[in-house]
Amino acid sequence: MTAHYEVRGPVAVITLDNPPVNGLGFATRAAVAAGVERAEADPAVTALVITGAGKAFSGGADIKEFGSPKALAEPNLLSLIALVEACSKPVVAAIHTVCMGGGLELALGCHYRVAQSGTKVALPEVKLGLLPGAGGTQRLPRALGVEPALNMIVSGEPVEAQMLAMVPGQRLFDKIVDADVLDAAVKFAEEVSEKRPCPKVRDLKARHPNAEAYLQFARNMVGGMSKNFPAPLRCLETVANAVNMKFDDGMRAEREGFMALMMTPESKALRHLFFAERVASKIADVPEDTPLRTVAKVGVIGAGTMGGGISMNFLNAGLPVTILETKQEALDRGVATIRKNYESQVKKGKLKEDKYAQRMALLSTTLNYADLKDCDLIIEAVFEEIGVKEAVFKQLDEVAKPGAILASNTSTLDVDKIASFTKRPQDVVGMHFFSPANVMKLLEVVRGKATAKDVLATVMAIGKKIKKTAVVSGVCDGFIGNRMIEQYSRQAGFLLDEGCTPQQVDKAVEKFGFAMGPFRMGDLAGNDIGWAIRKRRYVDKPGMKYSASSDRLCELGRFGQKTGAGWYDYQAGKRDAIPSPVVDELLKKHRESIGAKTRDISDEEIVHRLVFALVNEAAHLLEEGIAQRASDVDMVYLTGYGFPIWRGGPMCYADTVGLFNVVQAMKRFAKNPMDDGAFWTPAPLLARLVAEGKSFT
Ligand code: T1G
Repeated sequence: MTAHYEVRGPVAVITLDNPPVNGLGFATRAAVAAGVERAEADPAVTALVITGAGKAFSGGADIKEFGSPKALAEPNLLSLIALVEACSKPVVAAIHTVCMGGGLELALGCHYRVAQSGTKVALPEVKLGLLPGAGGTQRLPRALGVEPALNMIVSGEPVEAQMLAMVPGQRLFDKIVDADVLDAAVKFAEEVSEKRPCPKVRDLKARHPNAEAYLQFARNMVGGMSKNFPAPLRCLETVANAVNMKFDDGMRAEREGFMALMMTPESKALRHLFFAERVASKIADVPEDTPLRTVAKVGVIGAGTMGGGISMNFLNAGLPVTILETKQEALDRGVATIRKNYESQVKKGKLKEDKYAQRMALLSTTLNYADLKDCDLIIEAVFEEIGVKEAVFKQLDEVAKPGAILASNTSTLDVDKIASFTKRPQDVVGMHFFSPANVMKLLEVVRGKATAKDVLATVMAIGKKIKKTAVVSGVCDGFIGNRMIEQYSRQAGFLLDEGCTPQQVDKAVEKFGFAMGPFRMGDLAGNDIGWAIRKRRYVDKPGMKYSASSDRLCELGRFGQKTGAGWYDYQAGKRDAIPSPVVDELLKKHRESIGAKTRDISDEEIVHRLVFALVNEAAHLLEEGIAQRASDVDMVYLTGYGFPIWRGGPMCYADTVGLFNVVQAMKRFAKNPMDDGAFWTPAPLLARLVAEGKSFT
């Protein structure tokens, strides 16, 4: 269905009906246009109402159509809105729930607007790297005023209708109702049907003589936001046209701006991420209506940094948590850390005192496993050693109630092996949080061979409830994120062997947009973590090549910020990374010891060796079924590893570069004797996509 037509007395009612949010796709646009023409031609009809079925008036243009000819097929949104505005009979928009993007632009083309109190209204195009492209930048300032309109368009944030109705002189809403908005709109339409509607296009300059001063101030403000995103500043200039240009000229400029932004890599990345974030929660073989297990009480084992952070996620979501430790002082320390974290949020005004108290009231502690017997979900965050995990899961198997979900926060250990320590492997799953667990959005949900589908569905729903981006991973060493980061780190080490300094690599990567380069990241997380993994690798995978520079560093006890020195030097109590003469000397000796042939290496080679290493390893993960889809990999890297959002993630970036070009670069890297040539053999999936002229996303 796309739109319904009915007549109520003398009023024609056209109802958008394109679930889930009445995206204004071609079929819907065509049906609405047909309805307007039908009402126009019917002498018994004196006015029209347009409204939306279901959970939205309209979520805007159908972004699923973007990039397809349908998006521009006539009537496109501009033509539809022009048809509505030119209608000889008054058209009233009956707005409820959500009215966004092209949906609001359609409503702005109507002659009157009646909105239900509480309706969320927005022009969020800027969040997709776009600007409102169907008249929003020209009509909203005329209906609402330049400043409030500009704030809405540049922020993309929703505002409640009744708040906007309070703006002095606004003409956006003619009526705000608490009752049924369709009934109110039909009644309103009957009242105005005697009036000759005319489009409200007024000269804004006269109404806003000081607009230029405000716009100049806004330019300075917005200029800072646009470092990596062209859309905000383009939005501002297009709104400025509403003041400085005639309506038709402003509309032409808006269209040019919209089409230009549509082609930018930043907008393609943001549109990719809009869907990537939503599809990540879907699991191919788990129906979306799988009944969920009830989770009303959570147990956390381990009150250390991870256990405390994990607990806070559930307390923040209003779920009671019992933390278990082996010693009282460890419990006390853990609770004190949680309290300190909340208190610092209260000090910053990010958390109200009463909320803080409510959350702490939900927290209980124990030294006794029996106290976890009523928990519906128990997450262990104990020492990363399989023997310790075995002891914990054997105890849980004894005390946890039937149907309780038993989750491990392990970052690398085998979830299937952990499940085998219990008589209920179907209830065991990995929930890999990223440190700090109460801050980082990423949650890797690790699916064991035996993990039940309802357990997966429940954990994904819990992930959404605690505001995480949950991504399903299969069982392998490092799951998705850490298995890829190992290849990234190997390349970083080889670059040091070949003559780069840690700061040169970090600067190149941070200029590309990563929040932090590999060596600053190592110093923050602790270089000893990678050292422990390499020691395991030297035994498990003796063929895997690494630069020994990291081992030389760790042998000096330079684990990073926690030891006051790592790849960089640090002043006491400070986190500023200072290039280290000790490290320079260490690298010089190390290069001599391996007979390294050093050379100047460009920033582009640095970035491409690190990022394409991620991409090639991810292609293997996709083939092995560890990751469900390339966009999931992008979500992992955006929400867990600081990958620049305006590049859309490693897989989206590889598509932007072109997979053919990625493979050509990999062939060049493979010839480098200082590198691990074998690694650069393109994964079969990558080779196949290039051969077929396809892309990851
Ligand atoms: N088009 C198509 N599908 C959409 C959609 C849209 N505009 N918005 C949401 N969906 C799908 C979404 O993919 C998901 O699908 C389902 O709806 C529920 O979404 C010319 C060109 C509307 C506030 O940017 O902000 O108009 O996964 O999980 O939390 O100027 O979706 O179920 O298959 O987010 O209740 C501008 C984006 C478009 C609005 C609902 N509009 N959407 O939130 O549900 S550009 C937007 C949202 C434009 C014009 C330009 C939210 C929502 P599935 P959801 P929700």
